[in-house]
Amino acid sequence: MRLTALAAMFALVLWGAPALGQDCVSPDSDGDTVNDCEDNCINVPNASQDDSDGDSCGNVCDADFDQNSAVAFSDMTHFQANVGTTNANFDLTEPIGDLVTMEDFNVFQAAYLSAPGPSGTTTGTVACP
Ligand SMILES: [Ca+2]
Ligand SMILES: [Ca+2]
Ligand SMILES: [Ca+2]
Ligand SMILES: [Ca+2]
Repeated sequence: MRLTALAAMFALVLWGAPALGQDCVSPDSDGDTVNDCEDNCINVPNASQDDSDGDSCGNVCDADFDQNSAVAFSDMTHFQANVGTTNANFDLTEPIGDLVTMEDFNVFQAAYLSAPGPSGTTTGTVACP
């Protein structure tokens, strides 16, 4: 009995957690050719993986501009101030870095009152929820 538990624990240590740098083999839920475990927007196709504010949430699923893990009224204020600019932080549609337009507002509106992400990667400076 005790040996079995020990063996199970050993197996968990060996195979339980994927090693860092190992090839990512999880599915590609949004079909953007980036597998979920490396995709910074798991549910939104974003082949570029652009993440302007470096928080590990890709732009296309990151309308949380004040980094409080919620897309709320304060983010709306930031967004409105940047419509018509080329501030990449507020560009929510690919290609990232062109004008912030109504197209981006539509993405913002769809994300309003939700959390940013989800992201499959935590390589950014701040973890995306
Ligand atoms: Ca993907
Ligand atoms: Ca994606
Ligand atoms: Ca981001
Ligand atoms: Ca926010």
